[in-house]
Amino acid sequence: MEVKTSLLDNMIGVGDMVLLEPLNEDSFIENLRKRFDHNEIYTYIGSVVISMNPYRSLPIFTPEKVEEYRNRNFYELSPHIYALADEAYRSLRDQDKDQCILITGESGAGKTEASKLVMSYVAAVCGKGQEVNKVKEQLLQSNPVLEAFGNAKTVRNDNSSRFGKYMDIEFDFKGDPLGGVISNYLLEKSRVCKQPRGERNFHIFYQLLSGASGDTLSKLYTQLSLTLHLTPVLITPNAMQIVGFMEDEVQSVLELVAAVLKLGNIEFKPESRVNGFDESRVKDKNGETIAYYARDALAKNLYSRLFSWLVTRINESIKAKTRHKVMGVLDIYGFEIFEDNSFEQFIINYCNEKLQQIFIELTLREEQEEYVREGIEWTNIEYFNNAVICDLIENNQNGILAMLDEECLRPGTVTDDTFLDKLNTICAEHQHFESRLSKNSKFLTDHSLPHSCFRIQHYAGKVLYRVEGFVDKNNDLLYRDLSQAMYKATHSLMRQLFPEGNPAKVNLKRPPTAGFQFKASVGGLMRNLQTKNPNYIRCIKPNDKKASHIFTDSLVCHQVRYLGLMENVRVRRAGYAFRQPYEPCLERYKMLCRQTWPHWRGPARDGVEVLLIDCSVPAEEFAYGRSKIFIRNPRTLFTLEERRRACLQDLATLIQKIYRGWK
Ligand code: AD9
Ligand code: MG
Repeated sequence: MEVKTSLLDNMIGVGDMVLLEPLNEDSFIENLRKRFDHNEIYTYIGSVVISMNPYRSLPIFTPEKVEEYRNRNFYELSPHIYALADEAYRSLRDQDKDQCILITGESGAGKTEASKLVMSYVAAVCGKGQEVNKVKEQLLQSNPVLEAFGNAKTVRNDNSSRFGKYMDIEFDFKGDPLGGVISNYLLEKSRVCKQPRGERNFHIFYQLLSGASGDTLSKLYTQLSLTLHLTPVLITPNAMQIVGFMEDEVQSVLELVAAVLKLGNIEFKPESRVNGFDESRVKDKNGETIAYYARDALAKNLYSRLFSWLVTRINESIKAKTRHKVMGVLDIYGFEIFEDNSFEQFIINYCNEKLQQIFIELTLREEQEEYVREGIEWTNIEYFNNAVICDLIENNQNGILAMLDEECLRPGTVTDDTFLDKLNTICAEHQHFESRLSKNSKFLTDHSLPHSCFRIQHYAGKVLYRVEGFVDKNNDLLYRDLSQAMYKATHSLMRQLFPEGNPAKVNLKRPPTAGFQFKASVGGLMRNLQTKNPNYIRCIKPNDKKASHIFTDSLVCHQVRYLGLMENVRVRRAGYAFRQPYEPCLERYKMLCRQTWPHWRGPARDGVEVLLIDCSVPAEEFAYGRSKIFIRNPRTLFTLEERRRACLQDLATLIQKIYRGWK
């Protein structure tokens, strides 16, 4: 049988966890390990792809591989991310279904790499031609541009995404790409001013410094009006130009990056006093602190506004005028637990919590509901539903974000501690919330917790958050005189980034808080994803050392647990691995049976029944739903596929013979 045996090969483990015997956590991990050791980094759970980060380049992403997977059915070849990309693309092109590719996993698990592999696969298999190729190149080059400005080295990942990204690739009715639209989610801008130990600032700062000439460097530190001479080391400007930035725009952007750098080097001296007023050089310790605070707020604001402007500008360049179908690719920052977790981790983990929820909702619940809908017997599988944690964070009345907003908007003295007090009184009885209590509350949960902290039991683990900075980061306010000063700049891009600095447009309305905006945009994203056909890639990190060839059981096991992968397999196995509406099923396989070929007169369901009996498929292998046939084991499907291929081969030979006979 031509169907690749790797799905069942004992040496390298099974390619689909649905086929695993016996099924338990140990065998699951063992299977992943066996495959990992044989460079098989992909494994299926039905149509879900598990991807292990190999931490080295494998020769499995070549143009030949693309050809191999092109137009083939999911189960025909050994598991690969290309198979998922192909399935999604064909479903979009041939069945007119909007798709989304949901890539999840913790920091460093390989999400961003996976998203690029999907994009490059789709670019390789869709149409060609000058215009189309230009669009493809622009879409692909938007990646290095955004990575340069939005990624940084962290302890978890040398190229860690510090923003969430969702990209709709837009196609015409033929399946050729027309353009794309990118949405970005809250950049971790605090990194501009402060990086945890062992971490770095955003890549672009280093690119700028290593790409700029020595002469430029010295100027950079001495004057703000910079002229940058860029050497070829700096690849970002090239990518920017391909995406569609004008040369002067590239220059402007880099000048602002340099301005942020420069801001970081401004120091304030305590002795200066001009006309009795504190100026930029301030008088006392107290004023000094405020000056540094203002400086940092400005640097962070400038950088994050520049980043958002970049996204808007890229969209202007790549967005299509019309579109027929879209494929959305979601690549967000992965779940993270650091030694010190602040507002940023809280936001990042909330986002991951929401994605986990959509996974649960769509795969596990959908699966069960489909059985009910189709009238097929179903034994319920228990799984952990993280909806309670999402609610703890986002509930409009007493969710953590709502309480933070309430504190931020309350008149009077508001501090991080008053916020924590509030949390304590309201959340203390929540099973996923722990805090050590402050003086007046009657709740005492965990004495081991440090002061000024709360802990959330996330789906992926417990995270201790320090409240310091929550109020400030959520407020995200910039002193008006700073915006006004920026607006007065001669630098036109700078002016553009601070429209509220225009004295003619004094807007007294308070801008929405960072948490509020994030919640709204994540909510919008979730609604958007639910309208599309989802495809899942679950990324797993094999070790904590960013090293190849090391597979740490305990670490993998932890991820398998919280990703809910065991439940995922159980749901798939308790049920049927494959299902298809009767009509297309009959259409595809009718040639295998004399009674159904070439035409079946009667209901498609009956035709499928006749066909399966004729093909001697054992009765326990399938079930008849209201509109679909359910096949228990993928092996049954392989057999049918194989027979079909043999049949087509015979037919082709026959046609050739007849043709020759005519000649
Ligand atoms: V984070 O949440 O943005 O911090 P990601 O995106 O999950 O994280 P990323 O894709 O950046 O992780 O992968 C981390 C590193 O692992 C990459 O920089 C590569 O060095 C390595 N990696 C990941 N996937 C592959 C792969 N398919 N082949 C080779 C890989 N190396
Ligand atoms: Mg990433």
